[in-house]
Parts: sequence; C-alpha cells; structure tokens
Amino acid sequence: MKYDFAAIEKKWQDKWDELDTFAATDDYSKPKYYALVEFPYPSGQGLHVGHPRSYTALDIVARKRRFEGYNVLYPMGWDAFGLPTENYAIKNHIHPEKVTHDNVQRFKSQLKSLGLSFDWNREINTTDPNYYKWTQWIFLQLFKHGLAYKKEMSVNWCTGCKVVLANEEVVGGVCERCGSEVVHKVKSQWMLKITEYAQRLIDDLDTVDYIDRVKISQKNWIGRSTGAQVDFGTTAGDLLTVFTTRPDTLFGATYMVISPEHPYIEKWADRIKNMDAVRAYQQEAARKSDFERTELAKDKTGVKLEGVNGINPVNNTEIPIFISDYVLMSYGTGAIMAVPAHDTRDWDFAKKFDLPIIEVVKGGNVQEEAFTDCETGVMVNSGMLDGLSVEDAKKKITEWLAENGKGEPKVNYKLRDWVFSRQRYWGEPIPIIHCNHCGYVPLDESELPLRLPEVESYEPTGDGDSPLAAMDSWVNVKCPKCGAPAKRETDTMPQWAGSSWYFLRYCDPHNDKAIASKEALDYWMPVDWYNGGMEHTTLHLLYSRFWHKFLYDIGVVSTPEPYQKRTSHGMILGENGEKMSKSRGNVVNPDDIIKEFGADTLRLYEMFIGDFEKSAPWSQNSIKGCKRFLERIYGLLEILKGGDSYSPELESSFHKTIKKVSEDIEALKFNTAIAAMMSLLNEICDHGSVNHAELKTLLLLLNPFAPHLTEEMWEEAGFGGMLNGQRWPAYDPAKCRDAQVEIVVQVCGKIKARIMVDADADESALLAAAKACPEIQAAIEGKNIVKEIVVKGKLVNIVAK
Ligand code: ANZ
Ligand code: ZN
Repeated sequence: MKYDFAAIEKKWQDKWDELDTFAATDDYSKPKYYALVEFPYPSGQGLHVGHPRSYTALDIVARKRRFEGYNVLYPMGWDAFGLPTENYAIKNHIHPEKVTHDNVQRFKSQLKSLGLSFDWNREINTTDPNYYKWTQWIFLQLFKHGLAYKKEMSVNWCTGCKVVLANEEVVGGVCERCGSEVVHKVKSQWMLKITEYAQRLIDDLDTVDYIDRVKISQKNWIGRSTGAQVDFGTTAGDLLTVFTTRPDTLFGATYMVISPEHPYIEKWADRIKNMDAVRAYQQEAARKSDFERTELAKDKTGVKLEGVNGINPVNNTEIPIFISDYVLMSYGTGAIMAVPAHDTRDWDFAKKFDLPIIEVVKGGNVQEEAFTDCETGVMVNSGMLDGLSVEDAKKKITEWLAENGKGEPKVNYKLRDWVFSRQRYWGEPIPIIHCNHCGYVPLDESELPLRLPEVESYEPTGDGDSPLAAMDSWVNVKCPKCGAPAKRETDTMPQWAGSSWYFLRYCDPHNDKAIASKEALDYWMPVDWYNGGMEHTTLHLLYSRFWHKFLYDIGVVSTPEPYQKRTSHGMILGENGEKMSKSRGNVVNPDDIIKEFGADTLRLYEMFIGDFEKSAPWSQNSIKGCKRFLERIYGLLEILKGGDSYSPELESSFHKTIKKVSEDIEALKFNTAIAAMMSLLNEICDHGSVNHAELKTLLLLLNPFAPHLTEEMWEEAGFGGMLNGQRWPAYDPAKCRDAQVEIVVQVCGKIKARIMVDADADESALLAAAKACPEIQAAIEGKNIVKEIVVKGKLVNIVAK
C-alpha cells in the first residue's frame, strides 16, 4: 500500500470542513478549554516554517482535549493593520485593504493545508470595521476613565522620507528604508496610562501559570525599584530632588548628575558660567538613543555646571553638579546623587573627572573598583548610620529624611506610558474630535465604527501628519458637544491595539451589540493555554494584560487575567544554524515541504525537531526520517488482526506509552512523546502483528500529531465512526511500573555508582546491593561508616570517615 499523503490529506481536510468537525459549540454546560496561539500578521511573504511550530503544538493540545471530552475553542484570525502592508500599498499604489485581503487568502489556504483544527467560523480580522469598531469602543472607555491623554512626545523623524518612524524602523540612527538621518521631533501624541497598572501587572503574575522566563521578562520590563526621593539643596536656592535605591549611601555622595534635558539648566542659565559647553553637550546627547546613552557608553562623558553646587542634606556639604547623558530625564527625577564608591557608573565617571570616592559600606577596595555587593556590608563614614547593616541603614535614613522633611520613600517603575498615536493610514482611526471650546471630545458610541476613509494617497503628509490630515472633508466636522467647527483626530492606533483584546472577540465574534456577550466571556475566559513567541513577551503580553485588567475594572470581563497559562516556543533556524532570512538564502517554504512530504510529516517533524522551548536548525534529513516513520505506521494495516485487548507481550509497553505521550504533551515535550511512539512501533514490528485494540490506541495517540493519516487508517481498518469522535486512551498505572529501576549510590554525598534494583526492593535490600558494588567497596574501604541514608527507589548514601 503506497502512502499517498496528498490524496489522504485533501480527503480529510475537505471532510472536516464539510462536517465542521472542529467548531466550538455554544453548549455552555460542557467543560470548556480555550487554546490560543498568536494570530499572524498576514505579510506578503506568506507562511513561514516558524508559524506551524506554535500552531501544531497547541493543535495537539486542542485535539487531545477534544478526546478528553472538552468543548474546545481553538481559533485563528489576522492581525492585519501595520506598516509592511502600508508601505507595499504606497509603493505599488494598491489599496492596503486589497493587499490585506490577498495576503489573508494565501495565509488561510496555507494554514488549511496543515490540517490545523481551527474553528474557522470564528475567524477575525483586526482591519474589519466590525472588529475595529470594538477596538475604538475600548479606546473610548479608556478615554472616559482618564486613561488616555495627550502629551508632547519626542518622535523619530526621518529627514529623508519626512515621516515619523516607529522605533523598529530606526536602525543605527538612520532610517531603515532610505538611510537618511533620523532626528527627534516633538509631537503631541495620544498616550495610555499603563503605568497606573504597573503594580497589579507584577502582583497578578503570582496568580497565573507562565513559564519562568516569561514572568521574569515581564517583571524586568515593568522594572520596579524601591528606594527614596531625597531633596538636595543647591546654591541657586532651588531644591534638586533625586531618586535613589540606596539612600543608605547618602554620606558617600560626592557629586550630583542631572540629565542634559533637565529643566533646571534653563532655569539656571544666568548663573551657569559655561553655558556654551553645556548647550553643545545637550545637542550631542539629543542625537543618541537611550540605549546608546545607558547600555553602550562605557566611556563616561559630561560637563560640570560652573556656578551652581548641590548641598547634601545629611551633612550640608557642597558638592558639584554635572550634566551627563547616562542620566535619563525619563526615569526617576532625571537627577541623581552620585556615589562612586558603590555604583559602577558613578565610579567610572569619578575616575574620569577625578572626583573624590568615599567608602561608606565596608567590604571592598573602593579605590580599585566600586563595591556594589551590599548584602553583607556594614556602614562607615556615615555619622548616625555607622555600624549598621545596609538594610538597617536604609530604614533609618529613610525615616530620618521623612522626619526632617528632606525626602520620602519612593517606588519607581521603568515602565512608561504607552505611546498610542501613529501618523499613518493603515490603522484604526482614533475616535476623538478636537474642538477649540470643548477640548478633546469623544465620538458618540453610536457612530462607531469610525471607518477609514478612502484617500488618494497613503503617503504621510510632509510635516509628519497621517494622510488622513490631508482629507479636509473628513477632518472638518462639527463639535458633538457645542456644534462649533472642530477637527477629527487624524492619528491612527498602533498595531498593538487590535491584538490587545482579540482573544475576547473569538468568544463571540459576530456580536454587534458588544465586544462579546457576557455569557460567552464568562464561559470561555480565561484562555486556558496561550503559546507564542518570546519576542511578544513584553509588549503584546503586557498591553493585553493591561487592557484586560481595565475591562475587568469596568465590568466587561469577569477575570482579572486574560491568560491562565503562557508558554513559548524556540525559533526554527536555517539548516546552517542561522536565523532564516531571504538574504541568507536559508529560508524553507512550508508549501514546498507539504508538497514533497505531506502535512503530517511536516507537523510531526516540527514537533520532533528538538526541545520545544529552544531554537533548532532545520534538517532535511530528519524530515525524511519522520516520513519513513509514518510510512511504517501505514504499513501496520498489513499486519492487522482481530483482538479487543492488548496482547500480553505488548500490554505493558502500551500502558507506558499512553502515560508517556499523555504527560509529555502537557509538558511540551513533544519530541520525547514522538520518540516513545517510535519505539512502540519498533516493538510492534518485532512482535510481528498488531491487533485492533493496539492499533486503535496507537492511532489515537498519534492523531494529534498526524491527524490525516490516523483518520484515514481508522477508516481503512473499519473501526467505525470517525477517529475524531473517540476518547483519549487510558492507562493503568500499575501496568506502567518497571520491574527494575535505577538508583544512585553515593559515598559522602558524591555519586559513585548507579545500579539496577527491583522496583519494590526494601531498604535493607538496597543497602546490601549498594555495598556489593565494587566502586562502593573501593570508596569505603578502611573507613568507618558513620551513617547510611536510603531513599526507596532513588538513592543510597553512605557517609564514611
Ligand atoms: C545613589 C546610588 C548609590 C545608586 C549606589 C545606586 C547605587 P534602578 O535600580 O534602575 O531603579 N538613577 C536614578 N535615576 C536615574 C536616571 N534618571 N538615570 C540614570 N540613573 C538613575 O536604579 C536606580 C539607581 O540608578 C538610583 O540609585 C540612581 O543611583 C540611579 F551605591 O542613587 B542610585
Ligand atoms: Zn465644542
């Protein structure tokens, strides 16, 4: 029998479509399971082999859950607003809607050819007015609750293209597309107050099941720091407030640094004697990105302010003030007290400018390098703090500052508010009208969706506004409040907007009264398992958690968190181990693979390629191995015979494999699940035949990985019904146990041997077996046995002197 994968796959894909096999039902009495993968951006390049890694993994979970009796929601859609489409539209003079439509068609047929069990009835598209109506609606609620506001912000301005660029479009200080210089330009922008949720976004991580590295990067991104705000005096009379995480080191502050953008510089312009040098430095700093200023600059630069000094509030000592670009205006107060003895950046700066270094925590040699290890240190040279531990000194000085009105405890976050404006065409219009009398007035909800108008050209205007600004008939409207002539907002939303709530829409995608019905949301939410790329761990995950928490606060959703579980897959690299890219010529096209080997093989291979959470290089050779495995599985039909229970020789192997595959799927260990099925197949082949009970189980276990072939074999074997309506096989734990297990034998805690023993051997038997082993005899020879520790089924440790 030839394995005609193309015919088999087409047959079953058509059948699933026709029968709507994977539709999630609205039967809310059943237990539900919501599996989610990140919906793709339908780019012109089509599907990448990286996409199926995540999609297949959760397809496996979704299929297993259906066998386990759950009502499963596994949806798919399109995150379709965004720059590449817009740029393509500009270049080729095609409407971005048309570009999007074509790309979606291509993506969809590619996804279908993979046999993924998505419920296509719930397909969504962020550029569909029926969808973005609700994105706009959420924006209006944020606005009404004071969480959306306008602010003058510095944006990236390409001097060549005359457009505002997103950060991703600025590469090495120049425009990614035209190579012209990119400068900062100040523009009034819509902002969302995500910072108001910073603490809850940290705290609630304790309530969800995210893999550790995701939790850690979320926390790092939010960047909570506890410390104090301290008011330094100045010889100009003004108080200069700093934020410090180390108020205990106040006696070691030998100078201060303010950011080159600090407003005091203008305020003190008359007093500062070297204003020319200061201005020159400011201009230099303006050209650098924050990253260049903080991460890259090993060599510290700066200018001393001649004419104004700071005054340390703890001892009234006068100290110089510098401007330097390693202090950012956007963090804390934009000013610091510098403690070179205990901060590396300050130490570098002090060495360069020959400033005093005063040790205040004992433990290192601060003339050699900064001593930053504060856990064990004891305070010195610090007046009232001398002799205290760092911990106690922090407490004491913070109290002292508060009592004397010179400071207060302070928590700071690295997280900034979310810049929500884009000066672009292909995004959701922001539903706000600006009136000279009434200010920013929200559009009435009954007028949503506010549709993107047809424009002549998608090019931004030369002064940095979105192309919508050039459409007088669209822009000029009456104020909804007072009726005076007013103007629409012409900025659009960023691509992150549509993806910040899409998982809610899947619950009830056709609802035209609400983002989704309350019943649907209560039933389906939260998402039970969400898998996606590590590149989306910070922004997308944080933005969507923020919106969800807001929607929770206003009673739209009933759970404080959107995702119960979050995992992340590694990248698939080119055969040469490098990132796949056109320029490297190492791109593998999934269409070609499906044509040559079939979708089942591609799916199986992507799950077998290596540790799911790690990157793995593509290998054409091992894909052939996966194909051979499926061919051999198909061949089982030739040695099939009757039998309603496992044959005695294979019984234990079947129970063990069911257990292994069941557990490995839950633990994302798809590769070892497949390996277990491969060895089971070998055992069957050695055995020479497979009976009905055995083949049924094997097909069920393999179905989530290779759904087409297994469904076909179920039919050809005449098992009745469709495989998809069956139940996941059960195993008997008693039959999974090995007769023998390996235990570790240690001497004084060091592993000396590993031995096989009967699984139910008792403690004295284990000890005897351990002592009988030559490595152990050698290790304890001539010594006194002080202690013997035995852990059944695991280890023996002999302590000998
Ligand atoms: C004195 C000090 C002594 C500091 C010491 C550290 C160690 P995180 O953990 O990132 O919050 N800092 C404060 N504002 C800054 C700004 N706008 N730009 C650059 N640096 C700034 O770090 C807080 C510490 O970074 C603060 O504590 C301050 O230096 C500096 F032994 O104050 B520290
Ligand atoms: Zn008005």
